[in-house]
Amino acid sequence: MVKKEWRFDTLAVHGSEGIDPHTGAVSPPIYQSSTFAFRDSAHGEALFKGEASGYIYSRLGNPTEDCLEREMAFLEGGEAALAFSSGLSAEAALVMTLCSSGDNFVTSITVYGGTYALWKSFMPRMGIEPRDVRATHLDAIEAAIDDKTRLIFVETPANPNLDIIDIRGCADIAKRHNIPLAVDNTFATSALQRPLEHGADVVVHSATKYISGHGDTVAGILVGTREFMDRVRKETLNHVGFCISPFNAWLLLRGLKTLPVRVRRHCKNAMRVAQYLSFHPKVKKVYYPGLRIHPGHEIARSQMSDFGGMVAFEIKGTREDGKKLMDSMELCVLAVSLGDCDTLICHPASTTHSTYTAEQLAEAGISETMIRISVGVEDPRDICNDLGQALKRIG
Ligand code: LCS
Repeated sequence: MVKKEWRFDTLAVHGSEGIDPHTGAVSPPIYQSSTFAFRDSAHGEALFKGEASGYIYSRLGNPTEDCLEREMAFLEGGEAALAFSSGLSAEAALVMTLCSSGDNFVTSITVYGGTYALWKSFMPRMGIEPRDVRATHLDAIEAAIDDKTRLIFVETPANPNLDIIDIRGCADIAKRHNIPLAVDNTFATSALQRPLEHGADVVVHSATKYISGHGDTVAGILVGTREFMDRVRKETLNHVGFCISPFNAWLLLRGLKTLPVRVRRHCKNAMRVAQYLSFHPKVKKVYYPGLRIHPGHEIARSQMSDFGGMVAFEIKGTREDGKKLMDSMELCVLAVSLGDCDTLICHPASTTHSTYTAEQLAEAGISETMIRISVGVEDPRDICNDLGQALKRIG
């Protein structure tokens, strides 16, 4: 039983079901079953009518998934959560629940490239209009709202340029217009930032990243009020079948136990890498909200307890030099995704954000020569040495 006074690190370890009452198993069991037996036909009918509670079929709910959802709700300080097959399916379900054909939603233009493609390529086919604005400017958000606006969506810190969006400022706008605010908390995780405490209504995660933590799962999470989570489940998730598998839910439960410990190390290492790059003569610019020169530093300090594991930078030189740098890495792995134990490095403009045109990249504040590092949990000296030896080979 979870105790009210437990702190975040304790909740991360013990917030899920705990000891299995049937077997004493300390690690939660994986209910790898697609269907669940009814006691009799009246029970089956009552379950389908919503007059009895229990499991029917794993697309509609599964005990391992429930366990993950309860744990995520605790960690984000929300009433309820929903788990999905991916971060993108969580985002799609969010918008598809709130918007119908003819509606619009306001989104930050600086988001993960796959999210941007979902907004700009897919949603208009459903008759839903994404209005993308640079959400670092709160006025731009407010100016884009009209009586058909059903949601404000921001990502902070933003992928890939670490823009920091003022959650409280966005929440004030959302409340004034009676529109829900959703915050993608993938980069920070609930270990560093709990958007509901700053006035957001929904938290979104690509759980593929820090929550899994080991690069072995693709999954998504929404957290919010029980009423809204029930609505997303009934109106969208159950119909479109964006459900998570029991095994993937279990992998995330395992990841959550070490989330605070891993994230502390990611933050410490990222600060070391950001400082190392800042003083390197071949580096033109470093993007890390923990650096005082970062334009979002003060807002980050006010809404995050540390600055996260993601760093971006630009070198002095051409795009070819950038490619050479990445091809020279010996420890840092040349790959997309983030939040893994391994340090991952990529060139957003040609990979994760290749869904943006050159104009959209410029508008989103994503430089074409930007390199992004998901700083892992290795010894930071080895990560910096690897960057150093690669930087030596260019220019
Ligand atoms: N939100 C953020 C902030 C993300 O970084 C990603 C994926 C998603 C949502 C989508 O989640 P998924 O469906 O992949 O679980 N970001 C990726 C990235 O930067 N590289 O590869 C995937």
